[in-house]
Amino acid sequence: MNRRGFLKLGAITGAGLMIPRRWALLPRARIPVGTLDPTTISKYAMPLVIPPAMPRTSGGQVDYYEIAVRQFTQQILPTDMPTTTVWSYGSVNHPGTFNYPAFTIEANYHRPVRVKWINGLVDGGGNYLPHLLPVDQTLHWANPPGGVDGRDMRSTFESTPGPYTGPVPMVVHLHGGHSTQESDGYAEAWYLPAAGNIPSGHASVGTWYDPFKALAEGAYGQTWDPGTAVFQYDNIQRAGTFWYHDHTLGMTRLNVYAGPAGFYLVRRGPGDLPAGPLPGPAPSVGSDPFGRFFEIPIAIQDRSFNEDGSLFYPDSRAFFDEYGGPYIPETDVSPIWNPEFFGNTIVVNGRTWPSLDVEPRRYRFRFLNGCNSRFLILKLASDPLESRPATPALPFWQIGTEGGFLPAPVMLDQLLMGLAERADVLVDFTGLPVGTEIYLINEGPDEPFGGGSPGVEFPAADPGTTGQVMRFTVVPSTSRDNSRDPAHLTLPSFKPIGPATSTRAVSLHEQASAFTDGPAAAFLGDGAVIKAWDDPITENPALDSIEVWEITNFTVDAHPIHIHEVMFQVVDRQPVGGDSRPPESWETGFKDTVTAYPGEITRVRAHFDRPGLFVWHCHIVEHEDNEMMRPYFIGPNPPTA
Ligand SMILES: [Cu+2]
Repeated sequence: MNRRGFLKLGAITGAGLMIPRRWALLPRARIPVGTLDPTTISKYAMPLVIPPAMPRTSGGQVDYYEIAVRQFTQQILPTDMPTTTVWSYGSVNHPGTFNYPAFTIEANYHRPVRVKWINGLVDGGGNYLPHLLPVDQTLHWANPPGGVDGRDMRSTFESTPGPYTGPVPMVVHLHGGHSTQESDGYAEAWYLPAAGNIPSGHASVGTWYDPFKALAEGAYGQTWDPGTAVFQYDNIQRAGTFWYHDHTLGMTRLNVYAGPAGFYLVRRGPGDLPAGPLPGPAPSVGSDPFGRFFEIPIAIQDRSFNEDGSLFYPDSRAFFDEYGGPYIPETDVSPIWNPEFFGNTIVVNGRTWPSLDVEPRRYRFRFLNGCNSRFLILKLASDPLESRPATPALPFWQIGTEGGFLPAPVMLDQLLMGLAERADVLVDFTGLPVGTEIYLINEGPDEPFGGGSPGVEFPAADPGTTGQVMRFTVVPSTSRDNSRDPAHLTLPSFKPIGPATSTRAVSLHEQASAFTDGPAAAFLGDGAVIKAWDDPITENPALDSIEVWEITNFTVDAHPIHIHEVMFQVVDRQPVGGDSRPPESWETGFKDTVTAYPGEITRVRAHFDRPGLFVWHCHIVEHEDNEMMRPYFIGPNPPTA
């Protein structure tokens, strides 16, 4: 089971990209599975769902939304298979808008968006709904049953506890948002639903909910009712591709896997292009989810299912290391948490292996890697089962990353996407005969990624399942393509971040279990010193400072590191003891998530221009949930623990 060689804490591989990793020499790992065999799922049986824009509740000075997360069923598998119970967001004023993934929030530069985020995880009688997935209570997590004194803390157990089945804490983070602290969805600012049966003694909100509620109510004059938070996004940032999802302490992997996530697009302003040069239109409010659009957001996620259609997620650590327990008090590992999760099925915009009819013209796709742990290497191929690495059938023209447009388009044979990264790309189907089928395939590994190439440093994902993503079928044109050839496309002017005033050394670590051959937890560090979530703040940039963060990766895996609040530029990467190399050609714009390779120092430069309490973390959400996240504070007087 998903066994991999694991180097003990503190061992530096010094590897760089090209040295095979130990697990690459081992027999192919088996992915933890649900009871539904992914090879029995018909591929390309359903059209791609193109999420419409989220309807506003009202306009005025700000774009105002009231958005709840709710539980419902959706046809994710083909129609000859059962539906799946999921969670996702929708506008409470528009009942047809609840969908996984959520509808897209369309925002405009310098026009605020205000959202009343409602935790609607209650049943018809107003009682709370338990989690769909097994919650490990032994992590450092939100911990509502700990009460006000024990919330956001690690509990002590005398014996191995079962999963937590109480009311579910949630808090929304706008990933890529240049937000004020009270609106950033801090991991300890969660809140339970306003259910009628919250057990007495449970904390109903996280440690930071009330302080941020006071700040936000003072700033915007709108009350935070129980079970809600009102966040405002100023959109004082370049046009770009952002997304919103849950960020609750120690539960993000499960809350996001259950479904709630959606795109948030900022348009207009000096960082955008006027309509015309790029393919469009994009979906709008009320648009047909199967309509003909030429700008399409595409969220790629891996999932596993059971035969009854339910989502599968491991309910025991044994899926990872085959240790049968008991875990507490005998061992130093949590009984349910798995160090990584790899699904055996690919879901795109909420459907398994969908198909999209495309005209022989240019399209703009905004890709999101929304998986939990899986790095993707996307390629366009003529035959989905072609031996890997496949010959590219068409190139991608990447025009943007997380923080908006690149300085210039880059032609690529493949897209390497770490967790939470976005790739804004043009694909040109011009000239392809009607009936041509082009497949989006995945050549990333079915295991943790450490850099390198498929077939050399790691086996590519199973071509029969996770090695396929979606299909494009060329159909007759209905319209004229007036978009610009990407080879001659000029993107908006790009102003780099200025020189840094200081350098900060941080680090990535895994802690080996003394009892199993896998990790017990993953950590961030100040310099090379390991720090836990509840250690005092060490990353404290001065307000308006420009810092270079040197991220040294002491583990054997690549980690996608996300710094909230800022958009950074990648400076370079340097193997420990080796020569530095510049960012990849597609990393020359603004980013909020960067892949830090094992044995290397990854440098990023950021301008810390809004004060407050934020987080930085690994976006392998299993790592994030078990200590690989730290608070950081911009400006004077950081809070003390
Ligand atoms: Cu990580």
